Amino acid sequence: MSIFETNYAREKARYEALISRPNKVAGRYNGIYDRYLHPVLTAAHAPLIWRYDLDPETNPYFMERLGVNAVFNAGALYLNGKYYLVARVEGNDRKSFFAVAESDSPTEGFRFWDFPVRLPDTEPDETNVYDMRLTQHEDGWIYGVFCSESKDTTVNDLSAAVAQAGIVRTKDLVNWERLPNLRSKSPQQRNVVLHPEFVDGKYAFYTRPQDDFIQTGSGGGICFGLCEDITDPVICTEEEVVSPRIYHTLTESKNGAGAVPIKTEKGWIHIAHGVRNTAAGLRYVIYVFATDLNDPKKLIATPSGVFIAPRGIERVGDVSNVCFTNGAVVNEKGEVYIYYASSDTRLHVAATTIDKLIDYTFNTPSDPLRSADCVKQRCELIEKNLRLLNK
Ligand code: M1P
Repeated sequence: MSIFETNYAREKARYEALISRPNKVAGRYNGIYDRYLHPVLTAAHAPLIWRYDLDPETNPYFMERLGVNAVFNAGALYLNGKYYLVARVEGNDRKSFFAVAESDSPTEGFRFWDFPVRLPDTEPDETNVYDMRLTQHEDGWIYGVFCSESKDTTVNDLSAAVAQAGIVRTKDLVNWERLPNLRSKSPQQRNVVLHPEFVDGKYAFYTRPQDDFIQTGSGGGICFGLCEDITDPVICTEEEVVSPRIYHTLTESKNGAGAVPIKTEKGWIHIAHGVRNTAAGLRYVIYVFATDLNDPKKLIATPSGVFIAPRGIERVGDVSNVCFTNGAVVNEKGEVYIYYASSDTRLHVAATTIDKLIDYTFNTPSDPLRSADCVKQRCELIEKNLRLLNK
């Protein structure tokens, strides 16, 4: 066999083994959710036809021509019995794009479609796109809201950038109609999520105003605003803070919406991310809060602390110490699958149920915000348990 044939056959076999590898529950028990052992998507899940020239004449060594660096932050959808992920795929050239991966199972077997999403190229200054949230809206469309990044030409700084919310819509995840980028009073926006229902007859967005590309500055956290016309998207109301940034909590530095909120009988459950600064750099973790069913900007439950934080190998990657989610699905059995990425490198899944998520959200005590009060809170639990054990 030629070098080409040997290498191609081996890589094809490795690829198929990876896609068909069964997954299983692993990790530390917490009763809230189960983490799965293997990531559901990685750079190695990128099809060979995306990366290699399969012509032995022009690629005799079977060399990667257009490598893929990472596959992470994915929007998620459960549709007609299938699980779809619209992942952020980052090429070796540092540019991200979107691609659909599909599986019959929520925890394994995700295979990318042949072609990435061919996003209509309507924003001439746009350099990079990432982190799509998929909203099945009651108007009948599936919307994708993502970060549209351009170079900031107003300052003399090569790395200065501007983040805005791009919007597309589709019925089949194949054909995408691009709408104008969302306009709001904030100079920058990232982590914008479209609410799945109309609110007061208008489209409703969770926003994350920020003064700067990296720093949120005066941005107070996850906000909420309404928009009259999705085809000319402007936030026409004041962006009101829903989940604030708070000193000495998970959200001290940044607070951003994550997955599209999940509707439950007790309220909208939001799986979001908070960021704090440390000597080792920014640390991103996933946390949960709930808002009122009839007034989705009204905070009604704030379970204390981290929901998912990076563990083990998850801590290490291109941007280490990051857990980030922009997609979760619920199936007809009430199972919930949360797709979370670790360290801007790979995508994992954690499984729970609607009942457990409601219990966690509404029965986990809130953060008392001071060590002394946290000790009191824990002592109350210990006293209760000792009473029960000594009965
Ligand atoms: O690198 C960590 C994350 O940084 C950004 O999130 P945020 O806007 O909250 O800082 C995003 O670029 C995200 O994609 C990335 O995972």
